[in-house]
Amino acid sequence: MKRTYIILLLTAVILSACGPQAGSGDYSDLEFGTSADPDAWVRVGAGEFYEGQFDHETMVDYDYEIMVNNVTNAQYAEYLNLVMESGGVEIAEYIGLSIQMEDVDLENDAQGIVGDYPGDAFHGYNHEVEILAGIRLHMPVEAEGLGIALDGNEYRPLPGLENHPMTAVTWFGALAYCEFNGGRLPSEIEWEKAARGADRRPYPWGYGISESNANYYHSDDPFDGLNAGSGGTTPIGFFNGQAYAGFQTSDSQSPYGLNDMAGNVWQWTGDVYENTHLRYMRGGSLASYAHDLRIWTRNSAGPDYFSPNVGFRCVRDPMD
Ligand SMILES: [Ca+2]
Repeated sequence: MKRTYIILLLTAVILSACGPQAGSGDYSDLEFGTSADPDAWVRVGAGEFYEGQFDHETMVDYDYEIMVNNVTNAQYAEYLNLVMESGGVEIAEYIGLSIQMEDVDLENDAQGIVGDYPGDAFHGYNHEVEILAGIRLHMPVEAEGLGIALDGNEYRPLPGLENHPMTAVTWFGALAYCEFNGGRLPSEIEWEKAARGADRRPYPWGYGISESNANYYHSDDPFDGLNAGSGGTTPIGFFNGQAYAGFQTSDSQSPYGLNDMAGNVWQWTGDVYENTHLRYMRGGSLASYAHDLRIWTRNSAGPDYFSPNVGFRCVRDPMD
């Protein structure tokens, strides 16, 4: 029986409107070694920090570990190969954003990777969309900005994009990756503490921003000309103080040594709040203006949203 997934469009409140065209850039001409380790994690110790634009004193009272970099296309492709084989996810047809499942005739069907989700509590609040238990879209099989593709029976990163952040992944797909690897998505407060450290800085590296710090809208990095001028992602850890093809970067890690906590891709966070189905992202992206890269800036969308400008990283409990 042919199962299909119908979709109710969610209102996506997203700061970045149009995304880059998939494959129209030539990333393989721009392969730069950044020496960033995709498998690196760092421990964030319990403690106080200043939260938000108005420096609210708060604390996280436990230690946790967070990935130094955003999850890469190579990592997500490897995960997909494992989880497809074990039956954790499957390929199905969907239209737009899958919210409920019904049998329908599809005209413009598309293939997506989908998996089970236990559902959210629903309170019927104004504009709240019910997220039922069931099959949810993790990522489309093909989409603009998607850096991995099915090659025979195997997922592979596109040439030149191995060490770029995974994009075009929904909140469900990001959560599934983190849980498969023994972690979870960071809460907003965990994300913010990891980005800011103990002082009042507005950016992960300090108090001001220049084009040498991060990938943002028209920031003149070597990837700005890709995707018909919308700009492309930079590889993880690109802003490390090295010069690439004449473009000088600054060392732009957060106080905990995290790369790319501002710009490049928005990062999904894990909080599921009462009275809204929306999920929140942090960090700003290659399509954001510089001021939207400040640590406290939030963006939101339904959990089925995907975009060339949205990725994620994971947190986990300390290993010891
Ligand atoms: Ca840029």
